[in-house]
Amino acid sequence: MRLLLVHPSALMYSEIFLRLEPLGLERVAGAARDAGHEVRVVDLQVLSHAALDRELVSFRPQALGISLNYLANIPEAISVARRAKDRVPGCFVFFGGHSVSFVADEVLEQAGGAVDAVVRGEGEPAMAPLLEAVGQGGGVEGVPGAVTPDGRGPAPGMLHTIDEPRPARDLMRHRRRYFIGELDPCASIEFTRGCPWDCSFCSAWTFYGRSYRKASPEAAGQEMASIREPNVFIVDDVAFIRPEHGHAIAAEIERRRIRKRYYLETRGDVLLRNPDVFERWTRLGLTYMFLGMEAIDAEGLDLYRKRISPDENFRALEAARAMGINVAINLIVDPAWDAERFRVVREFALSVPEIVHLTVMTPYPGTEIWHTESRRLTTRDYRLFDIQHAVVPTTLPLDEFYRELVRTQAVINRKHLGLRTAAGALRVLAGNLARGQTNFARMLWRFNRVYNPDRQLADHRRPVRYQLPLPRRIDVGDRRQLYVHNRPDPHTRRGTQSPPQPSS
Ligand code: B12
Ligand code: SF4
Repeated sequence: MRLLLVHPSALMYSEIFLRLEPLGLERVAGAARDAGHEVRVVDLQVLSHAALDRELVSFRPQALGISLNYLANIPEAISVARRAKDRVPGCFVFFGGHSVSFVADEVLEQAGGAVDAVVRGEGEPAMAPLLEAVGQGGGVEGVPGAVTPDGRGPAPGMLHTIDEPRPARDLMRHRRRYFIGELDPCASIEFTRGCPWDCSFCSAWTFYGRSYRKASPEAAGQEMASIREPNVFIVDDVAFIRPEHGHAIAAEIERRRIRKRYYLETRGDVLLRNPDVFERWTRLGLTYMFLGMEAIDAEGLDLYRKRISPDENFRALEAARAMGINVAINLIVDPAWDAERFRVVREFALSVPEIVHLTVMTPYPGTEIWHTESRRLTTRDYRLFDIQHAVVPTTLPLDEFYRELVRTQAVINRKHLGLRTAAGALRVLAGNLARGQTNFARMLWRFNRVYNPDRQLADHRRPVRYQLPLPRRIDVGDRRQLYVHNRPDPHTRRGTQSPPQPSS
């Protein structure tokens, strides 16, 4: 069967810092290809809608799958689905991915017949049975994870091991356009899947039912050896929770004499607990680290149930600095912040050498705060659920809130592009340009155009066609109600580890 897989456009506010290969979609493509299908991929982060239209006409897919990890992409995905149905009558259209798994029934209804099914949960195990059912011309109701306008099929299946299928990286066109900051070009890899913590604002743990799986060190080493790019982003939610796993992969990489630069995300307490793993990885090329610090005070950390203290976070920053790792930290902006609070955060951001990112507290489906947040939503426009817009009432008038937010982001940005770092940035820039890589250069000059309070405010005034469903008030005491993947049944349990318990 001819299958076309599509990744939506990049979200405007993240595009200036990064654009990464859609690893999940590549794995879905790998699973379909392993099952004998002819697969093509169009990534709208790097290809235009016109290119997609041309592909629809020339390839004439019998099935088309769209990846929806981000809520903000849902309206775009519905319009792609409609166009596909128009141009290729009879094509079976389905959605899958992180965010759509939490709002599958509602999105199917909103698509009004343009989408035949949503696959909830991990895409790999669903591909073979789904495409087989489509090929036979029957319904897909019996496929695990499938939701159709007629109802839900069996619970989504879970992979035995994440070693396979291998992502179909070779199907991606314009690989040189994937980058993160100065790591340009950059590939992505997955060492573990799932997160054992349970932060209230995050859906990473609810999607996988708080399970945690690790790639075997051999498979991770083999995959790393197959990557051509000089830079690699490790997509794990929290890297190197298990020190022995991090060491075992490092040993494989040493044995194969692989030398790359790495970017990873982790938690402060994990870094403090396992410094030797991180040190070893700096010798292998670990250059950048993202720490989801979220708040600078204990009250904020408790609110988000981060299970970490400010002191631990600050000690982790010192430890990373001592290892020579460049750290980016994230802080969550509460729409309740006033001008004084923004000032305190600006002061903090200027007092530390780290890159500080700000994201706006956003309840979204799949998170606990989606069900418990008592403030009403001020908008249900999917496109504004990108953690750069305020979707609950702000204490400051909305225009002032955005002015403060952008002012704070601009101060932070100037800090990094200031005289102190200009020489370093220019050196990197010159090196990248010499290799024909222009992504980082473009990023440096685009900040003011993208981060603009008037533009953010204007986003709220766009006509809204598709709206997020309202939260159902459920008892979050029973966490299984939040999960996409409930604990696997005994038949699929092999290769699935019980998660290490986070310290409280
Ligand atoms: C790595 C990562 C990134 C990377 C790379 C993303 C990329 N290019 O794919 C970067 C750093 C770029 C990133 C950026 C952002 N991210 Co992000 N990201 C993640 C993270 C940690 C892992 C994703 C991943 O690669 N997993 C590994 C792969 C193998 O799994 P997967 O992509 O989920 O794919 C599987 C399934 O989803 C499914 N699937 C996926 N596609 C399809 C398609 C079909 C047809 C089917 C059937 C199935 C299917 O099958 C796949 C295989 O099992 C997730 C959290 C998480 N654990 O999921 C957050 C997450 C997806 N990100 C999130 C957010 C908020 C963002 C940002 C908006 C943050 C910001 N403001 O900057 C940006 C937006 C990026 C953009 N689109 O422009 C949120 C999503 C929130 C939401 N509900 O919309 C998440 C869930 C984290 C969270 N806090 O809860 N992100
Ligand atoms: S530790 Fe990170 S990935 Fe895990 S639940 Fe908390 S915010 Fe999400």
